[in-house]
Amino acid sequence: LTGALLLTGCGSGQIGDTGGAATDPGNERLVLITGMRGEPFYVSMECAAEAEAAAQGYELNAQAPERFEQAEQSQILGSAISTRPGAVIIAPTDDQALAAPLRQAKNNGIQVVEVDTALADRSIAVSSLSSDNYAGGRLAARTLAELTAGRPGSVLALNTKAGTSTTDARVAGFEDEIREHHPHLTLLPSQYTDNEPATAAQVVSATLGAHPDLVGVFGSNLNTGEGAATALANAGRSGDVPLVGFDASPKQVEDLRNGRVQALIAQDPARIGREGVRRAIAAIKGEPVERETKTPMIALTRDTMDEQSEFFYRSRC
Ligand code: T6T
Repeated sequence: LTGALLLTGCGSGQIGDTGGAATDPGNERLVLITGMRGEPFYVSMECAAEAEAAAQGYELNAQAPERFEQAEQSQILGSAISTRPGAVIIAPTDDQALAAPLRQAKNNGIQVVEVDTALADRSIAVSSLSSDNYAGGRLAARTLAELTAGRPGSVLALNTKAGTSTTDARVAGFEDEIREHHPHLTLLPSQYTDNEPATAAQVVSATLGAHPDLVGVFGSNLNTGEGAATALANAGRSGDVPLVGFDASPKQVEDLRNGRVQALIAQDPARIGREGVRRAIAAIKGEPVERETKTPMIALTRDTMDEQSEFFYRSRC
């Protein structure tokens, strides 16, 4: 695949002021709140964040909701704020609902750093680190178009939950790229899956039945991709209907190797976690930090995957 290019991260932004009330520069406690417990993207982020915090002599308290769900995440955030850490490093599971408690944190002098997902309100966090998710969606579309080898038909994008900044941007990028550059492909309306693999599998099974001209599927994150791979395998259509996933969990990597998935857009969660801690510490010290940073992404295929194994995610530290 010639579409398998590396999108490298480059900062795109001004240097932010570390706003809000002053943080006590001696406050060496950080809280990391990811989107979901035990999920390899977040595990990889957390392991790197813990190592970086330890290397810098900071305490890092890592927490996450059981499910990718804003109500439970808000509760965790509320308790974390009451312990008055120097910074909260967070992957908000909703781009609106987490704004009020994070604004409160900022007003209490706690530095807020966004990792991966982000709030729609850009005035709260001092710094945000993520893949360029819109570009990642475009890369997924180019990769899928190439896998269809000119065969005309429908393509389906699976989203997670409305209000998830990352997957919303990926699906938007995917759709724009197909519409603008791949006229042999027809976009079916994208579908939400509640970030549940079983729901993603059901949607793909139903779509195979309703649209016999289906020639490709894009799973915009780990859970949607894992669910889609299961549905295609159960229908005996692996490879015949190419699947491009996002992320590189151990299961996704295995599915790429055994032909249940044809390409994966892998992110660099470890770098996001490590840099998130660095930004938080710099902000606590009152040093300038870059407001927006994009981290690397790469399209993995079976032929090239082992040359890029540093992009594989881990399920434990
Ligand atoms: O794709 C990642 C992350 O980037 C996204 O924001 C939510 O889903 C994942 O954690 C994978 O499950």
